[in-house]
Amino acid sequence: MWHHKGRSIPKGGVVQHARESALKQLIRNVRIATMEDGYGLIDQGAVLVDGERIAWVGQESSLPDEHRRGIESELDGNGRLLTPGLIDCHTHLVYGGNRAREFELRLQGADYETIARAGGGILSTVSATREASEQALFESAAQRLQQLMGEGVTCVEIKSGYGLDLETEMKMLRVARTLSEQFPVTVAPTFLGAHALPPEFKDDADGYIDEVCKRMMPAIQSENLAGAVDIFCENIGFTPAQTRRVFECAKSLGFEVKIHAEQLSDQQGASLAAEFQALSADHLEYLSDDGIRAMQKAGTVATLLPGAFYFLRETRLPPIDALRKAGVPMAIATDSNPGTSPTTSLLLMLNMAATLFRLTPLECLQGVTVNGARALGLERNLGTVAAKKQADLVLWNVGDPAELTYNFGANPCYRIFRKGQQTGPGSD
Ligand code: DI6
Ligand code: FE
Repeated sequence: MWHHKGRSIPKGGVVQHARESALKQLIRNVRIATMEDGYGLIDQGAVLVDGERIAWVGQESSLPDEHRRGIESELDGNGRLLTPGLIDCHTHLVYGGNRAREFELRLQGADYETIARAGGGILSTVSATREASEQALFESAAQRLQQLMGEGVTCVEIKSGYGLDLETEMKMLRVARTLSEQFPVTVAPTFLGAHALPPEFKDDADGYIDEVCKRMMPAIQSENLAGAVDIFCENIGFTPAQTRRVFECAKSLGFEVKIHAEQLSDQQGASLAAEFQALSADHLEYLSDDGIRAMQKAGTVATLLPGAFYFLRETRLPPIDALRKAGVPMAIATDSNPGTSPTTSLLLMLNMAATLFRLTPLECLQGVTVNGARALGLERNLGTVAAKKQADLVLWNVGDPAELTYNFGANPCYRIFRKGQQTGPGSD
């Protein structure tokens, strides 16, 4: 089974899923945080799962008779907390190598921008990713994915962006697809061709944007390898004008769009993304009031990435209170990547979002459930415990939902259900 930390997966093998194909099962005697309307707590609750979907949710004592018939298995939660499966809506999970050496350099005084400009940083991961075989990329990403899943993650976004040529970008996206076939997890794949300027296009960013728009995007679309297009809009990334071109092209090909914006400076990237009805704008430490207004009008989710903030020792906080006042939905994600957020713990991000960004435990949990789903455009199917939604559920060894944010470095995950099937811890 996948959940055992450190256990390697069979080479090229299928790591498959759960055991029984339970049809109608009752999870009873649980405290449910439905995540509808705040925590949406239901004490002495029960969830009836029918196949892959949730059939009924409520207080156990009010389970209708017709639903009691034909229940094939029951799980007594002993009062434990049940939540939706967690959603990590921003990751760069597939890459070659690591950047531990760069980390050492930074500890000796070099900064992230200087390293990036000197051809290190993202570009060193690009070399390692180009060199890695598809199988090797699969295996290293599978390990990271299993670590995420072990904490109750049932849906993960995965970006390309360490290939910067068509062949390698497609290789990364095929790995993302294989991961979704081999593990009980929903994968939302994103094309991030415009992540950095590849060496082949040195001093010709517009030429590379041409390549991204005219050659790469249509090829990726024709093989259905990604649902969304992302771009790093930054002074060490791409300009707002280049971002506009990428968004125009992405939209015309039917992709959703999203953006890495306002991480190191204010480029008005979030406003631009909102103009294109972006699903989310991510990072946002330098987001302006105009950006907030534009996001609020467009319904664009603000995805906060406390792991990158922490690891780069940033001091400028995203404008949380203004986002909150404007009613912009906030998501939280790992940004799992080798350069700025080498983590595979989404639960740790909840704690960091609270301690570093001052989000409340409720906002933290919303950030990885209902708002995470929204950041991926999957809110109709995922993100809350509600009838008709996919039965992605996590049972925790805690009683109060705030405990998920309060603890750090612990993993209170007790049982995981994905599409109604029990997977992961406790399923052996
Ligand atoms: N912002 C980030 O935090 C990651 N990408 C991006 O655009 C960092 C990517 C890396 O350093 O490898
Ligand atoms: Fe990122």
